[in-house]
Amino acid sequence: MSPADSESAYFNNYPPPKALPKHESLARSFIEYHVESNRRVVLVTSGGTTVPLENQTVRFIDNFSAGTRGATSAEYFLQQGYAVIFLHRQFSLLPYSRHYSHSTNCFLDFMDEASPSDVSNSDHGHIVVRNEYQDEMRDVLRKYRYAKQNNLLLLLPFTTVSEYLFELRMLAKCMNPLGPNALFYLAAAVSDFFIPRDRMAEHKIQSSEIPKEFRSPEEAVGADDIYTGGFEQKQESSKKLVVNLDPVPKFLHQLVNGWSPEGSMIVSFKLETDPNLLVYKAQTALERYAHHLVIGNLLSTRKWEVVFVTPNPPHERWIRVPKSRRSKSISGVEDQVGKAEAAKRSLGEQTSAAPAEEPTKEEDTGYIATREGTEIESLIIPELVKLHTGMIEKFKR
Ligand code: 9Z3
Repeated sequence: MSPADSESAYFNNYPPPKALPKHESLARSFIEYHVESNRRVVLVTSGGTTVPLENQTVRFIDNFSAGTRGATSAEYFLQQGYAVIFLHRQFSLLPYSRHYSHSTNCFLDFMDEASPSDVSNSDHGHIVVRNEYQDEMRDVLRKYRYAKQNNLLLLLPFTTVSEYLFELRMLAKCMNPLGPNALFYLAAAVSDFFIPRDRMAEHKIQSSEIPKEFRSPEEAVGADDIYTGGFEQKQESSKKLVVNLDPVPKFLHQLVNGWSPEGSMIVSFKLETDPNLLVYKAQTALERYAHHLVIGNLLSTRKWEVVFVTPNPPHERWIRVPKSRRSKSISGVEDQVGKAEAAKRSLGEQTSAAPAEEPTKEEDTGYIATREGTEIESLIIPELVKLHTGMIEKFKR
């Protein structure tokens, strides 16, 4: 099947998300506004995607991504003067509010009751931000309000992998008037596998046998057959569920050759867990999808190091947070830092990239320090903006 055929096969076979027309009209006016002022606009995708097991979804497959990379990057893009379309998994982290949300940074821990000036009215005292967080919260609040008041941030949610694909295609097409001022930053962790519509159960999958007379007429096939006939009879009352997933069609090529504006820059992320595979897989993705930059990261070290893989020299470039500035991470494994680069070198391949050196003096680097350490996105985004500027200049020539 040609890429165009597989595109129409997919998009004609699935219902578009209900919110798509509304998102499209919001996106069009947002983009028009920024085209007029010749501002650069980045589409940041963020968070995981769900893969429903039932049409009326009770159960779904999900992945680990909380959307930290996307939400953090969006803030640094705004800092660099970009307007941001933030296409995110619903309820994942959002730019600015991420500092005070979810269980690790519960907003209530930042608050206190002011000491009452009027003791007789102590039940109606003010709620205040605790002293130690005043400066940081003021800074975050100002940036957030600035982005909102200047129409610089458009938040668009999705949930399933299918919704994500519809939204991505719609937004890429809407971004056409931006030309080279458009940047795509695909950080969402998109599922590689899904259940096609014709094999999806309409109703909640039953764990025990349902007599025929109670089965819904909407089920074209008997509930037993839905997943490859993979319900193995175990006992009278319970069954094993075998889920048979198909690969999600890869539209990353169409993004370059079809949907996105001419001259725009496309950056995608590649996630691996095996250090031996990371650079190889990032290079393969770069060639396969003809993106301008693939940023490789390992699950265990993603907050401290990434690799820029580009079609032009230096082809492979590591960006690392200096040791003394690394944030603590429960899931991260610090002694894995450098492993993927070392694995690549031990293959004896030619690489023009010099071994990444750690800057020692923080004042030389311009790193942004937060309560939790330096965020690697504060190093990624300025480097990316330089590459985007280079592309824009080249396009104009
Ligand atoms: C990434 O690699 C992101 O950096 C993370 C961020 C998902 C690791 P967190 O949300 O994690 O900050 O915790 N995103 C892209 C992953 C992905 O699915 N890439 C596709 C692939 O690897 C290509 S588009 O095949």
